[in-house]
Amino acid sequence: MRFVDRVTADGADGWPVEAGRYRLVINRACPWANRTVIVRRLMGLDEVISLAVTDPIQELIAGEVHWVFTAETGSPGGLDPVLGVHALRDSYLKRDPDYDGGVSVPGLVDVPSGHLVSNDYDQLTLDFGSEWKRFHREGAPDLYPERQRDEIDSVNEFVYRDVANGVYRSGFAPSQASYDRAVRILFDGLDRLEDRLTRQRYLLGDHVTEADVRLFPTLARFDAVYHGHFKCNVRKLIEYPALWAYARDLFQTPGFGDTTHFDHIRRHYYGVHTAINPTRVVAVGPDPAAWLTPHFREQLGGSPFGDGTPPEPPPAIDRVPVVVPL
Ligand SMILES: N[C@@H](CCC(=O)N[C@@H](CS)C(=O)NCC(=O)O)C(=O)O
Repeated sequence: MRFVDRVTADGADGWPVEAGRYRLVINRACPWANRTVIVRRLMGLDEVISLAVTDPIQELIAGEVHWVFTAETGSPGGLDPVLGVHALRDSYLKRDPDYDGGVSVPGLVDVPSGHLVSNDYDQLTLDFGSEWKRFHREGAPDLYPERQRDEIDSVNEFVYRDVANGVYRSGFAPSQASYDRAVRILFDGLDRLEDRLTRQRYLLGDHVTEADVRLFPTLARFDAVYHGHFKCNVRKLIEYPALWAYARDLFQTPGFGDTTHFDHIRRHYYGVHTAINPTRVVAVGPDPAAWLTPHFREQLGGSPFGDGTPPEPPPAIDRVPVVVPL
């Protein structure tokens, strides 16, 4: 279920923007969570909204798998050092003691009350870009420019339906027919994106927008987990000249590669979906060093942040491991 309260400048839902008040709970493997971390970085909200990272492997609690805090991801003793809870589920239960629905990342939690405020990743990124303006760093880009909103919305709708969600529909297809349908729609979608990105540097033209933030995490996971584990194997990302160069261009842009954690991605997908990978053996490749090779996308013109500037490197506490060749 969705919790859709919004943290806003005017506090209309009862949750006003305030530095240090909210904690963003994520998992590094989850593409929807990755999007919120990218926008938080690009806006310079790292010191304003703190980050809680859950373990790549969920834990069985009361018969369901749950996102939990462990020493490995910065929670000694298994309790998040700020929220004092072991599972994200506890923040849902603080909000609604009778809640018995699903628990998902990302989740924005109000630190003083421990209540979950929102698990609506769609609105969270838009609000980080608009409602939190008072706290934005100097040079923060506008990821959702007024004049491009209709086009961004329509690209996002297509990317979500056919590509970002398409890989899950393929991976968890319960029958041959539903797999065949999902995988065809997915690769038709990738072909459309390849065509669009052959002509322009970013999805909306010359600068990074919300649309790129939403597509990138799916591309970053494509060859590592979707190609094999989810059977999305008509082609690999590296077989699409424009899409692959575009993905590398973004990876090498501050905010994107520095929020991508290949080890968590692989361990989560291969280790958790036991229905499709019963042995839980984690595939090793592909070599992530390829993400650092030149992309030559500057030749198409444009600049990632327009009149803005790139963010500083993440605070030490939020860093992901640097890419190490296989
Ligand atoms: N699909 C959700 C995004 C959140 C989501 O699906 N997150 C996944 C992880 S990638 C999750 O937490 N699933 C629950 C689980 O794995 O227990 C949305 O559209 O808002």
